[in-house]
Amino acid sequence: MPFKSAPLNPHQNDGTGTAFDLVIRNAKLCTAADVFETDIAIKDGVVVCLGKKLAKGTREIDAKGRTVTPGGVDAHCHLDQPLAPPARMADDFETGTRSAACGGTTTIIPFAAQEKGQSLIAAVEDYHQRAGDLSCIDYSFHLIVSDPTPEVLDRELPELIAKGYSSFKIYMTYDDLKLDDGQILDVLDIARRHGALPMIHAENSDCIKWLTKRLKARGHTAPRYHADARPAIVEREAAHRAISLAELVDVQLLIVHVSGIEAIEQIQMAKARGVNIHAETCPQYLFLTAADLGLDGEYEGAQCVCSPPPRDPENQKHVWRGLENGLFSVFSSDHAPFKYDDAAGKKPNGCEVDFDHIPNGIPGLETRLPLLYSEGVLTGRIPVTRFVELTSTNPAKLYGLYPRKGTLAIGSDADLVIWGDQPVTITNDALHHAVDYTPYEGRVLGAWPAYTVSRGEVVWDGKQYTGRKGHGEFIARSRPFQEITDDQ
Ligand code: DUC
Ligand code: ZN
Ligand code: ZN
Repeated sequence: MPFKSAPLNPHQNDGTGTAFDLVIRNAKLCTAADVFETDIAIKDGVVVCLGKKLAKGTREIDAKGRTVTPGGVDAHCHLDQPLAPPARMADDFETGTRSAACGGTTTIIPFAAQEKGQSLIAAVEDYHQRAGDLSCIDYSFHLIVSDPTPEVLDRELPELIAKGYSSFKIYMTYDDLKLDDGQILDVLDIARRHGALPMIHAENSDCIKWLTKRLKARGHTAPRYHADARPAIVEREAAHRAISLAELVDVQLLIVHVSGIEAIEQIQMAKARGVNIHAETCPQYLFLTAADLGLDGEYEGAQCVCSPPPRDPENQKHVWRGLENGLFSVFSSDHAPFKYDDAAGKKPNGCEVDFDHIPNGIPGLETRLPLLYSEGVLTGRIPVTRFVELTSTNPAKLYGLYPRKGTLAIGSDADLVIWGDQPVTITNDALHHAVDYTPYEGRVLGAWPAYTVSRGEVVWDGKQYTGRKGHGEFIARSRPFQEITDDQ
C-alpha cells in the first residue's frame, strides 16, 4: 500500500505563520521497531516530519513523558453484518467506529459477508451502502465467502481481490456459512493464485452438533453449556485440518481467534514444518474464562457467549505465552456486538433461549488496546514494540495497508495514540458502543488513551469523542506484505 500523498518539505512555512496542522511535542514514540523521543509534525493528515524543535503547528499537543504508538488496526470486527432475524448487531459504522476511536483504534477491517445464494459482488455493494458516510475512522472490508460457486471462484473473487478486497474469511462451522473440505480447497487455491490472504474460523461443525444434541437431551441448556458443546478438541481438529488443507494447496493461511493450547500446538508444529501459518488471538482468551458463562440456571453468562468459547486460566497462560514468544501475529477484538437485554440480541424475541440459539459474540473494539497495553505492556509481560506489532503493524502488513497504516514514519497517515498514565475502571456507561454491557465491567486498567488522532484529526481527547462521521475513508488494500517474520 503506497503512502496516500508524497511527504512535504517539513521545514517550509506555508505562509500562514505555521508550518504544520498539528505538532505533537516530546513524544516517546514507539513503533514495532524502535522507541525514541521526538516531535511529530502532521500536515494534511500525514506525518511530514520527525525530529526535535520542529516549527510551530496550528495546533500543538505536549506529550511530555507520554508513550505515543501508531493507531490501532483492528483487523477482525463485525459491524452491521446482515443476520437472520431476529438477530441484529447493535453497532453500525457510526457507533462502532466511534467506540473504536475512543479506545485508540484508527483503522478497522470488518466483513462483507456473502449469504448463500448471493453474489459476492452484491454482498460488497450492500456493505458499502451500510458503511455509507457513517465512519469516523478509516476502514476496509474483508470478504466472507459462504457460497463458492463457479462464478464466485472464476470471476467475482479474483475481481474483488484485484480491486483491494485482498483477504477473505471462511468458516468450518455455522450452517449458513460453513464450507466443506472440497470447497475450502477451491477457495484456498484462488487465494494462492491471486495473492490473497485467507482467514479461517476453525471449529468442527459435526462435533459441535453431536455434543449439542447430547447436552440438550440431558436438559443442559444454560449458557454455560456453550463451552461444553465447543471444547478445545473441536478447535484442535479443525485447526489441524485447516493447516493440512493449506499445506496441500501451498498457500498461507491465518487462523483467527485462537483460544488455547490445543490449537496453539497445531500452529507450532506447522510453523516448525515451515508452513506459512499466521495466528490471531483476542482479549476474551486472555481475560475471560468459561466460568464467565455462569452457573447452571443462570442466563447472564449469555453476555460472554462467543466462539470459540473462553477456556480456563491455564489456557490463558498459553495464550499470553504465544503473544510473548511470537506465535501470534495479530491481536484483534472480534467485536460482534449484541445487546444483552434485547429481542434482537442475547434474548432473541425477548426470551432466554437454549445456549445454541444465543447470538455469538461480545463487544471489544474500544477495550482491545487498553486491555493489552495495561495488562501486557505496563505489567512488563510484553515490550511496547511487540504491543505495536500485534495491534497495528502486523495487521497492516498482513492485510495490505502498510506503511500507510501500522507505523509512524514520514509519509504514513497521522493515526496515533497518546497514552494516558492514570488508572481507569472500565464501565459500560463510559464506553461509546451501542451495546448495553461490557464483559470487562469493573476491571481496573493502568492506562487509557489520552488522545486518539485519525489522519491528523483528534477524534478522542481523553474525555470525549471529538470525531465526526464521514471523516473515515474506505481503503482499497494491496496484496499481503509477505515478509512478516515470526519467531517460531
Ligand atoms: N464468533 C465468530 O466467529 N464471529 C463472531 C463472534 C463469535 O463469537
Ligand atoms: Zn469466527
Ligand atoms: Zn468474528
